[in-house]
Amino acid sequence: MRIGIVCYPTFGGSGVVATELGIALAKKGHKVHFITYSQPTRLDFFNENLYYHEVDIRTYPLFEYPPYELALASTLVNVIQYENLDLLHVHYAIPHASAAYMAKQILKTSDREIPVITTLHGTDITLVGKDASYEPVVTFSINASDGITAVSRDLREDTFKHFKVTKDIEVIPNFIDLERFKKQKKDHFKTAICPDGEKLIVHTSNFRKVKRVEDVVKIFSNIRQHIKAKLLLVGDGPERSHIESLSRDLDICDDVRFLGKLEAVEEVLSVADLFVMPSEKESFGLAALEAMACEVPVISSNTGGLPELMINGKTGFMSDVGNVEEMSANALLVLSDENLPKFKLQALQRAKEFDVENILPLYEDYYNEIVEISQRTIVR
Ligand code: GMT
Repeated sequence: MRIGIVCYPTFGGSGVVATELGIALAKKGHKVHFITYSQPTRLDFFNENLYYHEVDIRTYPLFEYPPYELALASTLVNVIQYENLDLLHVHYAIPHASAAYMAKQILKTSDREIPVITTLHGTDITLVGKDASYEPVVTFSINASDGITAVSRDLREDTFKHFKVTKDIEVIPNFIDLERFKKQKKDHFKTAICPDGEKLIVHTSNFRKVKRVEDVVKIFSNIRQHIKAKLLLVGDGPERSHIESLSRDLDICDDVRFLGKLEAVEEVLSVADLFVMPSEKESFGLAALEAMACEVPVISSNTGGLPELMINGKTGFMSDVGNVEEMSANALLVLSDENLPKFKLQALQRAKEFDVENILPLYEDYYNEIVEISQRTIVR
């Protein structure tokens, strides 16, 4: 199949899932065309089945905000036509689903049909999308898609709750490439960070408010009152300076390191003992799955799709959002020398269920179904 993929090319979870999906599809022989405003972070190698089309955003003194959506729609029209795509798969509804709708309508004027699948990832529904400033367009463009997927049952329910969606939504969870995300031997790295055998806690995110990084630091401060530990914070974003000043207030700066945006996050996870994800909302929790694949147990909130990934008491523990005390106590339980090996193993066992090999066929089957329905409709 010739598939177009539209996504955010950045470090965010939706972009990572879209890129990894495209890579896995290409490995199976599909021709995959990425259409984005810059090269997706993980698309940094050559594969004969992978193509990249950059959206050219022309600016003009009149534009305070260059109209990205129009530039994307125009690029989509060209790529669909000239690369003869069979299907367009857009990740994150805003503004990709409405740009896809516009491209579809333009192509219809020359009798060219293209089925569109929109994958809902989380904040496009739970935060930004349901805001009155975007809601009508999001509702319309989701309903105008030929197929809709969500990354968890919880996100599917949230979508029905907040939007008047008239079509069914297929749930296809996030997945992991276990060839890449696996525990690597990085003893020198561990010794450098934890010279006195400290336990290593890791958090990765885009440091937005929804991630509650403040809770990560508070949990770490509580842990450190009982055992020797270090905290590595991977990623960057608006909350960063606030977190730095909180670390100073809590007098834990010597044990906290900010690593910034790292591509090889699996190297850090390989030496971690615990991953902390206390998010306000998390439609799936891809970062937690990446940790589990590297044999790292997780302390998380019980929000959104996390209960569909985590097994409480096995892969780690879940608590109510903001319950820092319980999360700290559970973290100490997991980190104890007698419990840690068992939790590490159980985290890996669970991660294996989300192996890309298991999840990719769900996307392929759904693609075939949507393309078939679309062809039947055209014949009529
Ligand atoms: O908010 C983020 O972490 C980024 C966001 C995105 O859309 O780029 O991530 C969302 O999509 C991921 C991939 O499907 C999910 O694993 C994350 O749980 C989800 N984030 C939230 O719901 C906050």
